[in-house]
Amino acid sequence: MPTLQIIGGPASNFVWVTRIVCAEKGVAYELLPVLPHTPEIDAIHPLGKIPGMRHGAVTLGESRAICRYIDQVFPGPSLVPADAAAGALTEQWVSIICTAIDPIMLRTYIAAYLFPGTADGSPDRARIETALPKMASQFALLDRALAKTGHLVGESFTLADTYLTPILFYMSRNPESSAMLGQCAHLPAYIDRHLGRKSVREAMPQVLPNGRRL
Ligand SMILES: N[C@@H](CCC(=O)N[C@@H](CS)C(=O)NCC(=O)O)C(=O)O
Repeated sequence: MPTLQIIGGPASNFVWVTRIVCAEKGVAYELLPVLPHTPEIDAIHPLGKIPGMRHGAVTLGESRAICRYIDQVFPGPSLVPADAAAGALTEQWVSIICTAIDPIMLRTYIAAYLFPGTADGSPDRARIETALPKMASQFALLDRALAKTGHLVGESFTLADTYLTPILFYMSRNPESSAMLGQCAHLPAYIDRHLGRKSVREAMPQVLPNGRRL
């Protein structure tokens, strides 16, 4: 079988997701740490975003598509439960995380620190203030969702937790978001437990998306 390549810099939460899936399934891969909108990724992802994937003649963009491919092609435990309801609930949370949580917590709040676009390079306070109330309600809904079992779906680590954990890693490192997390009943323990998981820890970024060391 050809070597699987995951294409994208390790600071990307979506690249991190695909690497967790590989580790959970025991799939060896090569990481090509490229930035978005570079020739290597433009050749694969229709929008030039990371991650991309190459496996022999197969190329793909979009983390969810890549995770599905890896899950189907390689043996090893799946992070999407086989049970119809639990599998669909996992997809529900993946979708909510990608379409609602990530755009506020990372693309708005964290980006306002890392890529502020301000004249002096200081954090963009207006964007941060816009995000804060939305983050507060998102943290509350996540805290409720995992209160019962410590997972988003059922009793075990699924693709939903795989998508959420990298976002919470970044949330635990910034002032307003870590203060909000500290007020949640269940999220702090959830973060500690999942960041300690081998598959998650091994792919943890050492450098921020703007190139600064963590
Ligand atoms: N829906 C995509 C999102 C990928 C994404 O937004 N990646 C970011 C890095 S974390 C990126 O490439 N950003 C560049 C851009 O949006 O132009 C996925 O799940 O893979």
